[in-house]
Amino acid sequence: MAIPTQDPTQRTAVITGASSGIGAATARELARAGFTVVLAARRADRLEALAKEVRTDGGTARVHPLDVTDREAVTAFAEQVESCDVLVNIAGGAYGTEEIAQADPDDWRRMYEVNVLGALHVTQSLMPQLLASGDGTVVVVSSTASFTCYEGGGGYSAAKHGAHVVAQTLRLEACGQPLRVIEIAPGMVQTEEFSLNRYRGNTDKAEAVYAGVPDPLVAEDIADTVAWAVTRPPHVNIDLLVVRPRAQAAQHKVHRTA
Ligand code: 8X3
Repeated sequence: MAIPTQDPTQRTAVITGASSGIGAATARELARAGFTVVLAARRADRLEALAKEVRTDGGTARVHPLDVTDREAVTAFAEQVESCDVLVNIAGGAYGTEEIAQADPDDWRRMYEVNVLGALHVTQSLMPQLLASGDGTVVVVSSTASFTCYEGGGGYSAAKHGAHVVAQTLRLEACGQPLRVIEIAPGMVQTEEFSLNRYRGNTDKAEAVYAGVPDPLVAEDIADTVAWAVTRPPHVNIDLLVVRPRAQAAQHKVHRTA
């Protein structure tokens, strides 16, 4: 029996958080797979540079500067997106490493806003296009912090637990509709900004996270995983993938050579 597949060259993927790291890598990878990519993030200059790169490689990219925490802006954005077959919710981040006793509630609020409500706003707003696709796919890029807790990571872990709940609940609610819901949960990924944001711009502390770790994951590893998951035949839903570097057996179990 022939397995039905959708031709990526006629499909559109919206990627949030596309200005750097996993988002930018995923946009490149999906463009390479033939998707028209819609790049959404706050920093227009970075999106324009990425779109130019995609077009130079023969791909099709459109740029939409967007703050996913701004509901009105997301609604206006969705009105401009004619079709959406794949939505990849990547916009997110960690802010601060203070323990519960000292944590700033504003950091927690900000993390909840971008990691949870951001995904909610964009997913809700693009739902008509995703369902009209006949084979819509929502990807939530959560984290291994969605399933565990660690000292100083309370706010981030709480927010990523929330992102996990968005994905898992949506899959239940979408059952019977032409919509797949995929969660990708990365562990230690070395990107230009993730740790730097978490440590409020302190480069030494940000780099120390990866010190001596042989081959932490890079953004392209997660992009590759996303591209694989969304290009399975439409009847195959990859519910959840936890992706870590070999050197990280568990959140606290990290092999370091120095
Ligand atoms: C990032 C993974 O280990 O910093 O989402 O919580 S970790």
